[in-house]
Amino acid sequence: MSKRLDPRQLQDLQASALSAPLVTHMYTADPSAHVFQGQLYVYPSHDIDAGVAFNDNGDHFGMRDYHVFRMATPEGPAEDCGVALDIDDVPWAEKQMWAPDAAFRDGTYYLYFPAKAADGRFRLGVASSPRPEGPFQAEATAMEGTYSIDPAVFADHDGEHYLYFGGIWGGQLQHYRDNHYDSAHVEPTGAAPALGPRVGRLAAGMTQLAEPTREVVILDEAGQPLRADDHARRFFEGPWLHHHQGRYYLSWSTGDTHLLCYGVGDNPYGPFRYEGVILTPVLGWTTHHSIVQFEGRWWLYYHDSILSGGVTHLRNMKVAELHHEPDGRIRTLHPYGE
Ligand code: FUB
Repeated sequence: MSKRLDPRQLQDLQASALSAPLVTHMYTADPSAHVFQGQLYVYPSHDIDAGVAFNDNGDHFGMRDYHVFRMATPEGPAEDCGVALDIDDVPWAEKQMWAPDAAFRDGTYYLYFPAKAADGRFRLGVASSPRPEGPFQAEATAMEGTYSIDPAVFADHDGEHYLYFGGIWGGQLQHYRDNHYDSAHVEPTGAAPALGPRVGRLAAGMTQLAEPTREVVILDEAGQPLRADDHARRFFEGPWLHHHQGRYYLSWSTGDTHLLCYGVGDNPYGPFRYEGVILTPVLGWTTHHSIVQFEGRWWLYYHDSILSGGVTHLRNMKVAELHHEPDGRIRTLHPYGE
């Protein structure tokens, strides 16, 4: 949806909203939150109006740089630390700097990001900095063995880091099977298993994969892979991993049904068994999140399009407290009340 809401509708939504935009001086989306140096750092997309018409490929998401935000407490205020990486400083990237993530290892901070290369295909890049807010220095080439969008890095307790990524439709994951591209491949349909995100362990240097990525399988309650036609649950984009009380939680966006869902597994590779909905639909077509623990409480960083009155590619990041029930299930949040 690209049409603005009328002022009355907007006012009603604002009045019932779970939270207010974290930042209002620019458009931000896809917030990946981490605790570094005892503070919260958020790595969002920087939405702009690139003047490209809306289409199903998401070409209207024409972002060109990243800003990093720092917060002493989860609900802000959020300090804009300035431009952390510009597309002109990434030799291989041509356009569309979509949802990023960040990680820390051995004194260095890493920014992971997708962008389209000159051949029109998304790849993932990595850039590094001695500071969490950057500026980041990009590697000269995209990460070998990566493709599609929405990188998310999970740091496991044993010091290993895992890179998750993937998104269908405009995110191009449907054109890959077993890490090989063929434009003839499309999203599976009907009872066929849905496509899952990809995961691969990162090498110690954090700029390359230590292994070829494998598909993450998401199972239904009967232990069968989610079906491709199960659009209310199947993976679409925006994978995120967190660990809570001995269980690994994979969460993701269902895309055209506009939900954030999650499943639970016993290791970073999965499989993950579907468990429920984290967030019901927000204003705007996309929904994308991260989950982080800060001083013993859990937080969901997400976005909607309320700041632009509903324009899908002009979004604003938000945050709400997330609750794990005593049995480990996540309590569903409703962005504008039930
Ligand atoms: O921000 C561009 C794209 O929109 C992201 O990569 C997706 O996850 C969706 O939020």
